[in-house]
Amino acid sequence: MEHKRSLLRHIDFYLVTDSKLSRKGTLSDVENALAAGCRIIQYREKNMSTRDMIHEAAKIKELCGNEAIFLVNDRVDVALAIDADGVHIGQDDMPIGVARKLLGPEKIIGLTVHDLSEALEAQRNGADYVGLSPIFDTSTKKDAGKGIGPERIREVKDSLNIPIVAIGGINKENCVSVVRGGADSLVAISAIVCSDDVKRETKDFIDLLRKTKQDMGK
Ligand code: 3NM
Repeated sequence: MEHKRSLLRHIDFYLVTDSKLSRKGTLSDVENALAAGCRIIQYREKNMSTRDMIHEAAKIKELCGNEAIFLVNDRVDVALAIDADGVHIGQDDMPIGVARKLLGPEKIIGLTVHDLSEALEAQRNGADYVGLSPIFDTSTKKDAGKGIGPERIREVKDSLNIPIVAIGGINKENCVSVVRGGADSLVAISAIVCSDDVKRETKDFIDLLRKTKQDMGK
């Protein structure tokens, strides 16, 4: 688990699954993203039976092996059932203190935040990273609200010790501005899972992120 925690400091492109939008299916998307070098996967499934989720999550865990962090969105029970590396939770999901109690001190917990005060509270309450959202307008999550813009990332970055993952409306055209804005990592859902070639798209994102970080001296 210590190994997975240390991976968290080096993540760049972060895949969140979406079976509704996916062209090739969740397992295929995960396999291709991993093959391209993605080192963090979040299984996000909003309309599936618990039984089927556990079945699919166990397969994804196996694909991730030792190489990639595997988190489950929202469902602490599913994460516990298959011994995932942790969870990603939102402001309206289980409170982080309760999730920590159930999961124990070793597991990774990420929390979605929308501004600096939520980010500071997340860090205080023991989050291992924050997902800052939405950076741009997105139709993938209907209730995400208006994009805050990449220029709002910096104040959060400058006030936090934990990594910041940016999410919402990110694509290959705007991802450089997100990294330049201060994000350590970023998620793109539709830009990846709606594409014909998930491996190539993921690789393109990783190359862009690494090059931008290198140019910034990171
Ligand atoms: N959460 P895309 S936005 C899962 O704002 C999710 O909390 C968001 O998808 C939030 O990369 C979002 O296709 C979807 O815009 C992001």
